[in-house]
Amino acid sequence: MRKDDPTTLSPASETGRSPKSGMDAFWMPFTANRQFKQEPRLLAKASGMHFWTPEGREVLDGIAGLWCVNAGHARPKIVKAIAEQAQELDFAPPFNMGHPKAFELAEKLVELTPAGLNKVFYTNSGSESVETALKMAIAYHRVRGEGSRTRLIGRERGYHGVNFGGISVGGIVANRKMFGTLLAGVDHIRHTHDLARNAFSRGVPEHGAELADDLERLVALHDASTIAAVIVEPVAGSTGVLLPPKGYLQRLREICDKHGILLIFDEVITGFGRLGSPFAATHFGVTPDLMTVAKGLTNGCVPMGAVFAKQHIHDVFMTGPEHLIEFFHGYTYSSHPLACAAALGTLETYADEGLLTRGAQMAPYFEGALHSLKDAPNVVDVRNIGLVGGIELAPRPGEPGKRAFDVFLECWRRGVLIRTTGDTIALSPPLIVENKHIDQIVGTLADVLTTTR
Ligand code: PXG
Ligand code: PLP
Repeated sequence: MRKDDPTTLSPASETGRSPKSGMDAFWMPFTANRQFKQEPRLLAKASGMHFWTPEGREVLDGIAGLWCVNAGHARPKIVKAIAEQAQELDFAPPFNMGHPKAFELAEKLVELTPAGLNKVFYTNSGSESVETALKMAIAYHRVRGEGSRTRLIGRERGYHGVNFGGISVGGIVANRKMFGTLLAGVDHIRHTHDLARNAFSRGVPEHGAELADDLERLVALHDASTIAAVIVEPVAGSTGVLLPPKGYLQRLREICDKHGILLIFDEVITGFGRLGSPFAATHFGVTPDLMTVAKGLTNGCVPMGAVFAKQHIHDVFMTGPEHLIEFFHGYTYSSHPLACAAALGTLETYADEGLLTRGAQMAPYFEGALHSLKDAPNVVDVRNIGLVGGIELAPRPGEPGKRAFDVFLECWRRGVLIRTTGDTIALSPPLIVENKHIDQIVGTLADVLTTTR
């Protein structure tokens, strides 16, 4: 092998600093790999509200893992369900075959969803749920004889996972720009983030419902007869906690109805109690035609996602000869037995402890604590809804994202796990959070913001 063979050079060794031994092979997702491998942050154990490092240092989980461990870590009913399922039925083919828990879970899920969303299609992640929903929307129009409706509308700053459909309708530049021309026939409505009018709002901001009318601009440009669906996050998480202005989602629903466009809510983060209601659709009283979920569906324990569809969307596919497949789509691991068992254990835990609405009880205390950071150095906005908080910092000149990342590193050193995206700090603690945990998260942040320049 040549000495300069690029395959033998790790990025870290190019910088003259080596990764810690044993850390070279794993190419980490959405991670600054070289930085990480010089100063690794490892988690070895978790229970309830906490993680522990391999050295035994306790770290408070301020972000429910990654917006997913809604019931807290290592909950007994979920752990038991997964262990027993692995013994009993490790795998069952999902195409043309079934297993009882997949059906049982779907029946339980549609009791929780807003009225009308009563069909469940299983996937293994939020990204797969998004691809599934987009395909369902286009195929739906085609099977009912409006095959010209192929266009998909997303929103600037939207996050819909990382697969090609999701990054096409998504609106995060860094996630799109490296990957060519993406899906054809996609357009975007404007995002709703408006610091000038809405900074330091408590709950949903007052101003901006009229931004939903931007959909009318795209209808005028493309014609409704070419548009299959609009996909939005009811509350955008990954892009920095962006809340829908008062009346915005209702307005979007009305415009979609007026033009026969399907409305898809991407509830991968907002689903399963994050806003203090089972779903954002429930919270805002706006029912989409399709809804994507993942994360909290299994409390993050086994990968699983799902798409909820309205009855009539499902029903238009149920024509044609009965022996033929109606929807040519599915994954090897759709309705995986371990995932179904985890989801059933998760729903039981949520029900036992009232977790799908606990966020509403905790929200006032959380809101008050977050807004106490208003006058901390460099804070340009604080926003919150349910158990989601966003603290936006002014970027350091010429170094976007660096100030928030430094805050993240210092919080980690002080035993609190937070998440940052750009210069926004996102908080989303497990729904079992108590006031003392909120105090620790916000107290640590207050100290760290004061010492971070
Ligand atoms: N849609 C939405 C609205 C999401 O938030 C996905 C789709 C994709 O889900 P999967 O399971 O394929 O990752 C997500 C995921 C962050 C962060 O830092 C958020 C997500 C993923 C990774 C990081 O906020 N959300
Ligand atoms: N690639 C190949 C070669 C496959 O055979 C399959 C599934 O059979 C896939 C990709 C898709 O994998 P999955 O169903 O896990 O998404």
